[in-house]
Amino acid sequence: MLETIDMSYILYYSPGAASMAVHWMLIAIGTPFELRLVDIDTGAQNAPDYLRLNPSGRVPTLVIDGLPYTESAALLMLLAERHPEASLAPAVGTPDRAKWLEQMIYLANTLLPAMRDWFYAAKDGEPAGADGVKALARHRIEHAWDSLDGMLATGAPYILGDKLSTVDLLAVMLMRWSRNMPRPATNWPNFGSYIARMRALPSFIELNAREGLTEWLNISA
Ligand SMILES: N[C@@H](CCC(=O)N[C@@H](CS)C(=O)NCC(=O)O)C(=O)O
Repeated sequence: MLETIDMSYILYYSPGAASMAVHWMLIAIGTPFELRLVDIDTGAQNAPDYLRLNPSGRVPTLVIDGLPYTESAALLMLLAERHPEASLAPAVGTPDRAKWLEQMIYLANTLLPAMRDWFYAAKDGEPAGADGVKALARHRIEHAWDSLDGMLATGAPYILGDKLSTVDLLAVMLMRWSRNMPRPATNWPNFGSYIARMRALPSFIELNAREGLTEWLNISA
């Protein structure tokens, strides 16, 4: 008998936040899911009910079959494992899989924390030291853009080559976050056509519509 997985998903999200890549993946997979708003602009992430689900008071939280899980990159990897039919991660044991693991961890380990420092330096740490933290974060973010931009220099359509993967979903969410930074990702030479291609994906357009986002939908933004 075939083993079946119960596809019960509830995503707690805030528009444009770290939940965005997970929301995008759920849309791309085409699996049913329920979306619940946790508006971080109004402090909804600190409501007792939400903290019971996710004690860190952050989004995303993805409830799978009644149990809550967190960390955007891990959720993307978990969804790739649960939905191999979506082909958003290379097969286990292939050289591409090694590259996928490397890039997912690089984004989660390097770029995501630097973004957190850029946006939350004064909240997470001493406000008086925020400028120094932000300067280092900016340096790390721009170094990461150099590295990713280099991977696209071959003219390949996606970061891992010919196939769209969770690396692209995570990277594009992070690129979007840079839109009001001193040097947005759109300034890097190989990102222009890549970002335009990613923005044109029906799943990305649908994602923006569902989250009510209107910024960064064309290359000049
Ligand atoms: N490492 C976490 C970061 C989550 C995170 O920092 N989320 C932000 C939004 S982008 C948040 O919930 N901020 C609300 C707060 O810190 O109060 C992940 O990737 O899921």
